[in-house]
Amino acid sequence: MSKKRALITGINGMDGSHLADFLLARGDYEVFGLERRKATYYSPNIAHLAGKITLLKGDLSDQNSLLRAIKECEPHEVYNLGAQSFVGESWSMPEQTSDITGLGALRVLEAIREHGNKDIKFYQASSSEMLGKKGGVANEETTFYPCSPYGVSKLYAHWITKNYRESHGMFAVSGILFNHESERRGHEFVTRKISDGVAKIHLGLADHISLGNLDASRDWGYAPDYVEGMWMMMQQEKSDDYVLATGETHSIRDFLDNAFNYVGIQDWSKYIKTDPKFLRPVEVSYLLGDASKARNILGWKPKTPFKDLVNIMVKNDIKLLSQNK
Ligand code: NAP
Ligand code: F7E
Repeated sequence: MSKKRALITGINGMDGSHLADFLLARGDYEVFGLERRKATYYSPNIAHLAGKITLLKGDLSDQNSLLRAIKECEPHEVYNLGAQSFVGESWSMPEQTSDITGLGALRVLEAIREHGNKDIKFYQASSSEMLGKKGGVANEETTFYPCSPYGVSKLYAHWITKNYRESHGMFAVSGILFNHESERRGHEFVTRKISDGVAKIHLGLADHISLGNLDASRDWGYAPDYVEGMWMMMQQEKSDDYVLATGETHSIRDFLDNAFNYVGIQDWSKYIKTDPKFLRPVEVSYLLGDASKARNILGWKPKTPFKDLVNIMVKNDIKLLSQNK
């Protein structure tokens, strides 16, 4: 039987690499990844996939490069995971964030439409940051209130995805994913900053971690569980919107407790410095998701508890740093 072809934008990001692993492990997919040009050749998250996936050059700001990638790959499924995904940076680069994170989704949709194959399925990586200030438990029906240029850009991408579903009859899914992390997380995000910092303190390579607001709470899951949910959304008869979340929320302090406890430190206060440069102009203080729809329709549920997620990340950073020491 011939394999399905999946095209993933953001292949060398955290989710892109986990999704590629997941699809290849299934055995019935050929995986293509869209990668933009960069000065350094090495992409650590996909180094283990060399020879197993096909990389195509393209940029979410360049319409023709996306059309060429679609033509070359002739995909059955397109996962648009590429974005300027760091909320903090979106205030210093609001225009670039809107262009890549917002209009990038439109360009991928347009490339699919222009190519003319109506059977191509599209996944948009939407975000709980679209909910922003709402507070409380949120599901697919909750009113959006984004409060960063990133959140506003994601909301545009979410609505244009729904609009292409309704105006052009495209199979276009929007996965509203709450925070998910892994050992491949970028180092500027708070969870990786903490796991890396705790590993350094444990190995005697650092004496503190500088952070911003320790009181914010997030619904944190494990990225490999979430990429399975993305795939499940794409296997449905009809495209729709789905929330993926654990249904638990934890503060940055809880994350610190668990991470330091892993290396045997109970009182971590002397290792944390707060630095105003990590505070945001507007903070999303609390996020908690209700993934009942995904559980009931897709049969999806998260498999990795919060404590295991923290331990996986700290353990991995201790291993990485010990190798490089
Ligand atoms: P990530 O690790 O930051 O990956 C983002 C990817 O986008 C990278 O591969 C990056 O490539 C690529 N990219 C950036 N600008 C591009 C451009 N102009 N053209 C082509 N590719 C570009 O993000 P992630 O955590 O895996 O998240 C995946 C997606 O889900 C993102 O859209 C994110 O906004 C969204 N999301 C994430 C979460 C979460 O908690 N992780 C939750 C909800 C939604 P470079 O390596 O070249 O920069
Ligand atoms: O911040 C606080 C910060 O940058 C989490 C992205 O994947 O998830 C992610 O966005 C919280 C915030 O992730 C530091 O103020 C404190 O309250 O790890 P983060 P995020 O902003 O939640 C959503 C769902 C996405 O869609 C995004 O793409 O942690 N915080 N001190 C800090 N955050 C950072 N980065 N650095 C600090 O020093």
